[in-house]
Amino acid sequence: MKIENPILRGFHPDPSIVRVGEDYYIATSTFEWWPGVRLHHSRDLKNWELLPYPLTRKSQLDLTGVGDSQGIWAPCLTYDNGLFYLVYTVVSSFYCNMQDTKNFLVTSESIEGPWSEPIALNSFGFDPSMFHDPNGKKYLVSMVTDHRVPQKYGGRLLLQEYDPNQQKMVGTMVDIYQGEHGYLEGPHIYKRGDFYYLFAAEGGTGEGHGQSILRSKSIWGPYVAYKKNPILTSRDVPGHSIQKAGHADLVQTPNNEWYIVHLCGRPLQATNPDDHIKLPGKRRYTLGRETALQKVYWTEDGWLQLENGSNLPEKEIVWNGVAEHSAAIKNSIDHFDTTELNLEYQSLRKPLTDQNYSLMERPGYLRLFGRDGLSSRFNQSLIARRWTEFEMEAGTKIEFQPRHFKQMAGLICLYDIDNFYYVHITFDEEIGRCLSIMKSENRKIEYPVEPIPIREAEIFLKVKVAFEKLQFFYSDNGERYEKIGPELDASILSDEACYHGWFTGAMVGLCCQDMSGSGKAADFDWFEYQVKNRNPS
Ligand code: 6LW
Repeated sequence: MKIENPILRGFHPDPSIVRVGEDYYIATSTFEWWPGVRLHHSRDLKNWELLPYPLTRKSQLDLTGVGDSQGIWAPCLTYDNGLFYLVYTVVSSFYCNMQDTKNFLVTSESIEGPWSEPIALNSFGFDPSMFHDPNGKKYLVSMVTDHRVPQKYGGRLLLQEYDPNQQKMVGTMVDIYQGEHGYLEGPHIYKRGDFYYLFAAEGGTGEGHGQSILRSKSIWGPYVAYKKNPILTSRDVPGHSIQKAGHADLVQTPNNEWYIVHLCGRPLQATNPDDHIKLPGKRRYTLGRETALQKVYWTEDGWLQLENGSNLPEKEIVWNGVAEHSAAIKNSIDHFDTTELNLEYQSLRKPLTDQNYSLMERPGYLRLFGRDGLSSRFNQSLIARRWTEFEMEAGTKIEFQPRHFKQMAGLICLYDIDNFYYVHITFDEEIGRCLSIMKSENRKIEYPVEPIPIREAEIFLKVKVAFEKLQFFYSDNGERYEKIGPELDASILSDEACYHGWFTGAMVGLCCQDMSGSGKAADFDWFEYQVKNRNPS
């Protein structure tokens, strides 16, 4: 059976994997998107199904006000003695001098929850990982940020024991790695034979990313690095279709094979301009950072290597198991005839309440009540799902009767609150009800088309994306679609292009704003997402 990479497509970074019996689970970061932490399940490592999110209660997580690409970073999912352990960071200040990176633990007997209230662990840095030592002890390893100027350490990894009875960190904190020769992140510890192995990402999360392995006979170190590090990287082969390889986690199958899941990205040809203030000239990745799988083996001298003998990730791997079901292209049309929103959707920073939406008021429709504007970090009525391929379409049928220019509703492609394309219905004093497109590129706002008057109550909106190209369409009958506005540059919705955050990925969704405060509602009959071409890596 062949497994094509990435296995989790579109915005799914920082994967952590665990096996319980025959079942595999992966946790990935969700940043400012609500609910917190994506979980996927598989029995064959190829077909992955989205599970209910673990952080769904406001008492567990409140991201109101957090910046773009902050919020949940790098979850680590483990299992011990009948209990799932999920540790993660909630980032509330970053891209500044002093970072606030609070590490928490939630537990559950079932992967589907209910998950506990969070236990605060520490706040030294991000990327916490829980290790359950076969000797019965539990440890937390995480990286440490340093706000001092100049920094004294390029990066440290800190280890401390966790006491599950007292539900707190106990004992001495030890720097088990001091980053004089590099910066390590995303650490995990495993025990095999006489050694404790330390897994860690190096070189940052961009195209310089890589994965290192170190080992020590004591959990407290000193850890010795493998001379063939990095064991995984694409940094020397820019033409390879799987870039940014790093931030890996290890899993053993019941028949003693070993795999890693890791972060990766598929580049567009489009690059940032040379005068880009953050990453001049860098390639753009609209699909964000994704999750891939590689087969690995233990060498005779007890180190880990990719099965292909190199450190370059494979686009496709062969698994000796049987596929559970065929990997279908995940196209979907949602008629909003359920009582709860589909799991694929996420909202920004907080759960949507009945102040934001209803699936009941008009059965078969999603009613979104206009709340904050698109720049708000507080109360947006917006749901969105990930772009998973370079070639895709999304559309909706909408009814909306705005009476004021401050009332808007429509279809949005967005990276974050500063970067989006928004085709929407609004009201203009001279034209009346009309269609418009709003573009925000790093907060520079433009309207790439003159408002188009509309008469029909129901309007069909569509977006087609093909690599760098993004085109909106509209129709008044759902059959004949007309282009609206020029061909737009999809590549601005990418990690590299966005100034203030660069860890998520492009999303497409529905939203409604009413900045007059009257909560004007829009009704959406359906939302469709279609992959047009599943591009081989
Ligand atoms: C993640 C860390 C990283 O926590 O990016 O650059 C952070 N490295 O490992 C967000 O994905």
